[in-house]
Amino acid sequence: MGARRTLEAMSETPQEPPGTASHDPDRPAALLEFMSTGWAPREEVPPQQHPSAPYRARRRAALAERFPGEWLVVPTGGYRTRANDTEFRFRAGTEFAYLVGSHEPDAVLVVDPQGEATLFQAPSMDRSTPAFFTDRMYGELWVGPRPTLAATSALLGIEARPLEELPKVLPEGTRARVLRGYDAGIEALVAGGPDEDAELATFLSELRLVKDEHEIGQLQEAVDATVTGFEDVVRAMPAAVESSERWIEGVFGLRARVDGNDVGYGSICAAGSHACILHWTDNDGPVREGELVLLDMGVEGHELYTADVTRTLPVNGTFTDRQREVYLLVYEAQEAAIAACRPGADFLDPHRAAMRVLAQGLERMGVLDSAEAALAEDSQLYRRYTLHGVSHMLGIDVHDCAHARREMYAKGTLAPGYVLTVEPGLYFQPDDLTVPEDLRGIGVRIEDDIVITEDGCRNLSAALPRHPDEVEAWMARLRG
Ligand SMILES: [Mn+2]
Repeated sequence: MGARRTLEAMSETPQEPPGTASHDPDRPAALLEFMSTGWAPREEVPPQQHPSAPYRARRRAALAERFPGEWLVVPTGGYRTRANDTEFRFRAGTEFAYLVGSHEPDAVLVVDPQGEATLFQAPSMDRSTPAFFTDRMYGELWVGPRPTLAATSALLGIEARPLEELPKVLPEGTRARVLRGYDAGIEALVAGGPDEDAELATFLSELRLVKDEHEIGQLQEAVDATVTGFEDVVRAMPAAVESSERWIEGVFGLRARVDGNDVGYGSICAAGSHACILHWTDNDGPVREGELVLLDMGVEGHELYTADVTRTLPVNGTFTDRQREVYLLVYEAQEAAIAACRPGADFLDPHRAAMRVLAQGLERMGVLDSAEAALAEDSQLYRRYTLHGVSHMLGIDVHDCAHARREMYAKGTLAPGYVLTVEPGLYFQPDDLTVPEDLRGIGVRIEDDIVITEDGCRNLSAALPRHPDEVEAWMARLRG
């Protein structure tokens, strides 16, 4: 889909009006004519400028400064087909959302060689065109009005022009850097090189490594909504026992849609040994008393910043001794990792700290013969039970800044304003013959969202209990 589809729909008067579905009845010209008249004029009060607008202007200025004298094109992407004529809910492109803040599909940010930024956005298919009544994807009668260009401009503090003017400003074949992966039509419109485009993507990822105060506020809001969602889930646990993991997914999803935009990623609601499957999102298994349930869930806020939080909870509110032993080990590993989060530390320092604690604990539990041997660079046998790294950047994407260069990210150092997860885990697969039988099927992960400060770090998700005693008390309180 994308901006081109919209451009074509705007520029043509096809036999079959745009957006017509196979089951739509014919529309005689007399009806279209009749539908286009007799509507009261609309009054529009321009909105106040959004508080994020000055921050986004600074980001666009940084972008222009990095590539002076060049055309830069950042599309947001369009609807994606789910099946036939139904689309997934639209979610703005990450970089576009960061730079512009509009949530309209098919929009395009263009920065010209003088560094001036313009937003190209499709105007509403309103009552001035039959498409308002015929186009089930963009027609106002089907999907509601889009914000006008004037309202968009006032809200976001950027010049907004009709999408149909884009080919005039940026004639086909113009040499430009384009952010790829969002809008094939726009990519085809401009000429450029893959290396130049990759540099643009890398810059936009690395620019997002340091979060400004507005972003940290947005992340805190997403985390706060997530904490509320976890509380909802604890209250709903008896209903989940009667139903399945899906009940938990649904309860959290309700909170995500009401307090935020959506979930930031597919919720992992993993009861019993499903916890050993790192990305268990089928969520169709039973929730049994006496077992643990690993919940990796995050609300995506209204400006698309997402939380990413994991708690592993005893379904009935109380850990067994063996569950607590595993849980406490992961907790201590996480404590060590959080203590390693400070400016100047290697990105991997929290990971190393957590792995050392986990390997030593595995030795104490008789799972590993020797922690030191297992930790050796050329061995790393402990990873059979720890499986994954402890951190990733967090922001508008749950795995944020993915195009940053390795030396800036995994092999880089932490700096104030970085936001990352700290999420060690231990996973004893149900059929793993190398672990004692009573450990098999236990999976524990604890994950928090950490912002690096001038002198250390702050845990954005500290409001959600982590220590097993606190978890039990919190669950008991919520379940009355
Ligand atoms: Mn995570």
